[in-house]
Amino acid sequence: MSDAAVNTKPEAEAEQDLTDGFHLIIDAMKLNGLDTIYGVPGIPISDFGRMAQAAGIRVISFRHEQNAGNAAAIAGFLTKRPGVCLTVSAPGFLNGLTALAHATTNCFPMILVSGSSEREIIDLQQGDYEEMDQLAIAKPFCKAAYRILYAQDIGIGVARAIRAAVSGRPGGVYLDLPAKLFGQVMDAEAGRKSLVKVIDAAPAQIPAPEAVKRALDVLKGAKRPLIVLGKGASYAQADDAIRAFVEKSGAPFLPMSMGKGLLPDAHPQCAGAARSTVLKESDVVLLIGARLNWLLSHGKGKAWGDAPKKFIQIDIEPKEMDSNVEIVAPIVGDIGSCVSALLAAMGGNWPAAPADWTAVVSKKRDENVAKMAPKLMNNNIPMDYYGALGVLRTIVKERPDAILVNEGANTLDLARGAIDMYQPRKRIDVGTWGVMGIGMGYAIAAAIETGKPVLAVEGDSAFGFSGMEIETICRYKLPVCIVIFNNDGIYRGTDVNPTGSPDPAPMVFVKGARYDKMIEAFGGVGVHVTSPDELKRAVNAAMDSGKPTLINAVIDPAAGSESGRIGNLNPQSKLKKK
Ligand code: ADP
Ligand code: TZD
Ligand code: MG
Repeated sequence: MSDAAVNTKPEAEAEQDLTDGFHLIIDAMKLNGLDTIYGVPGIPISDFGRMAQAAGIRVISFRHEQNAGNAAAIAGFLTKRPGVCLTVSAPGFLNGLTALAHATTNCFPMILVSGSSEREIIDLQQGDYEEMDQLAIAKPFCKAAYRILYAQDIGIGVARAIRAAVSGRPGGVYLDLPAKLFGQVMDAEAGRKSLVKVIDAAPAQIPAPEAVKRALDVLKGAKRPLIVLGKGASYAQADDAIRAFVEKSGAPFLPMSMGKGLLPDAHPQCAGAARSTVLKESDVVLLIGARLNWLLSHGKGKAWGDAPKKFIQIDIEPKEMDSNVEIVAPIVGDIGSCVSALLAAMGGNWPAAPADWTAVVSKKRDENVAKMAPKLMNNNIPMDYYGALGVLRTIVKERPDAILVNEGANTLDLARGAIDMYQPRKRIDVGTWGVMGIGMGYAIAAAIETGKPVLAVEGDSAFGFSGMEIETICRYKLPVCIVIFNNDGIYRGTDVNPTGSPDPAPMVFVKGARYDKMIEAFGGVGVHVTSPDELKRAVNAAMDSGKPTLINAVIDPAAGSESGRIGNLNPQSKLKKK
């Protein structure tokens, strides 16, 4: 602009310092410590992404929104701050929606921020570019959904989104930002004043003293107590209190998949390897941040045996109580406060857990561990799951601060059992839905949020759902080592099409596929391995180098079983097979 042009402006306007929607959203995020965005750019959010990066926000640009959304979801789990996913309108938004629903289902705080069209066009259905009534569509999939129409509301809108995501039971929040909002201009000082720094976003929720006493009375009366540690306990970051409580109680504990490592799996009280015994035979079960959903057989039926059982449950969500079976001692509050209150009320002379019970559990555990040990040491070629997992088990033991991402069916279920975890929040996996596709999004966010090396153990099918993000991993030079358990298919690679047509069976993939070649296209390291020994060398080299690496580990196509450990959930035809 020439001096002359400036000089012709009215004095007041020339001096007015202005801001706009772009800057206010960025400032609101930074003010609240939201320092990373996972997303895919395009109309109307391309410039927003550029400006966010220029303003010091870390912007991780993905190849598909679902993976960016999964990254945001797990970032929320790992940090207790909402992970932010940024998408374009309609199709981009819908691609991110699966991850938003996943975050909500798993109780992970995340905010899906999506650009959208203007209300006046959407509401008259006039056919805008990527038009969709996103706010209405998002609502059933999240805890809360908000739209911001005016620049002066950005501060409040972002604050509401943060609070909704992390307070109470955490979950997904949708934030709708119509294109015009970004360019709306307002006075900079008024803009600054409109921003809100969220104070105490997830307030402590202190349990009632009677609830604590009631629970301890039940626990004290137990002959065969069991503590179940779920991913809510991991999320709570009350690691020391949980450990102290479990140890003081002396009770066996059973970690759920993402509860592993809160106390080490090698801990003398860990009943992970005696799961069926403790479920069946316990008489009092204390759930800490674990729901009695399908993963715990709804707290009843064959898996829980015939012996009468009393359930104590700690959860921040009051409606979770009695959702499947009666909870005789509900403790509603945040896990940190609840566990600390239990510890305090236990006093100095809490009785040891009954020795006959702990002996039964230890014996069973040791037997099962001993049974598994030789399997994990086998050197078969082609490898079976155990031979490959034995190697990874040792590597994780030697590198306990690495983050393990895990998805697949057999690759998931067998790895969960075989690989011991030693630290909290180091195992992240398919979660409550058993969903495929979290792998690369989780791996990327785990590397970005923690700065630790990541080992992603992936079924070949599971990997396919997010595999294109290996380009993202290479682009951002992340220390991620992906091991693909390549058994040529879903569960097994041996199915054949019974009709004799050249179409392959629905469960199998290209035989002998070389996934390792894919990452080489992006400058990463690809390795093809067929033996446990080769696998060990390749993973160790990758973890030492920190270079993006993809290891194609050939697994016997006949080694897996239908649906891994949950084949019983498949409906069966009663008709005779023709
Ligand atoms: P898992 O799959 O490991 O069994 P779930 O996802 O079923 O675990 O259960 C997690 C539970 O933890 C949810 O019911 C959720 O409300 C609860 N939760 C999450 N964070 C907290 C917290 N900070 N305090 C109390 N409960 C929490
Ligand atoms: N689609 C989505 C989104 N989630 C799913 N869970 C499935 C489909 C169904 N499914 C499973 O439950 S496991 C699985 C699918 C497709 C893949 C299993 O094959 P894999 O693992 O290669 O990943 P294994 O080692 O061969 O069993
Ligand atoms: Mg497979």
